[in-house]
Amino acid sequence: MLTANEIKRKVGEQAAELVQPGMTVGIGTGSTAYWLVMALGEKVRQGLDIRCVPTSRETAKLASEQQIPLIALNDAAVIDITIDGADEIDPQGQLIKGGGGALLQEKMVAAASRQLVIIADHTKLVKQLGVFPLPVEVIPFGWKQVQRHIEALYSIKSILRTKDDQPLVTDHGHYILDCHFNQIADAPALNIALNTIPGVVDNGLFIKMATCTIIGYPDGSVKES
Ligand code: ABF
Repeated sequence: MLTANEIKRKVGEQAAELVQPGMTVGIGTGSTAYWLVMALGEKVRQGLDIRCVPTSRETAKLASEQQIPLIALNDAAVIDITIDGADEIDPQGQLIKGGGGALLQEKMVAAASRQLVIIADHTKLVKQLGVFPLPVEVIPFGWKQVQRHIEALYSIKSILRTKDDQPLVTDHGHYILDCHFNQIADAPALNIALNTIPGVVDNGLFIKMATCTIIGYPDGSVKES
């Protein structure tokens, strides 16, 4: 039986095989995408000609260490493929992402990509989104009003994400509210509704964005769909 890390490595390396010479590639954030970056680094050192758009400072640092050529999203005319992790994946391929605090860049890179490939271990598969707290990225100005608005509107708990007892600050200087919906019956509607609240920058619902998923299992099997 494979460990969780072995599963993540397997799906990261399998996804790296999708990357062709000359491609512009969006590279994700998190412990599964870590293995994608390691595999792409190996290929780059063997001569694979690609350019990558990182979805976070953390990923940019890791990719640089692997000598992977990076370009900014603004300089990428089109992104051929983005490969990224997820926190929850439902049967329709709707996602919750943002557990790593990079949902804004992840969503923008995904939106600029011809295809979004999601790599994950089987524990991310859910029947309905919502058990994983939905990250909502907000600007610091008036975040408490936004928190109260969301809690009142949906009768849920919304927790400011902290790091070392301070508000976690994202790469773009925002805060994150982790919203405990428990079950999200209409993810497309919630995605739109949250983003109309003044002060909300974006949220971790990825609707109709994933073009395929690569899911690894403890028995070593991998399911692409
Ligand atoms: C990232 O991948 C985030 O959106 C998400 O939180 C994370 C999943 O992390 P891991 O692959 O470490 O489980 O893209």
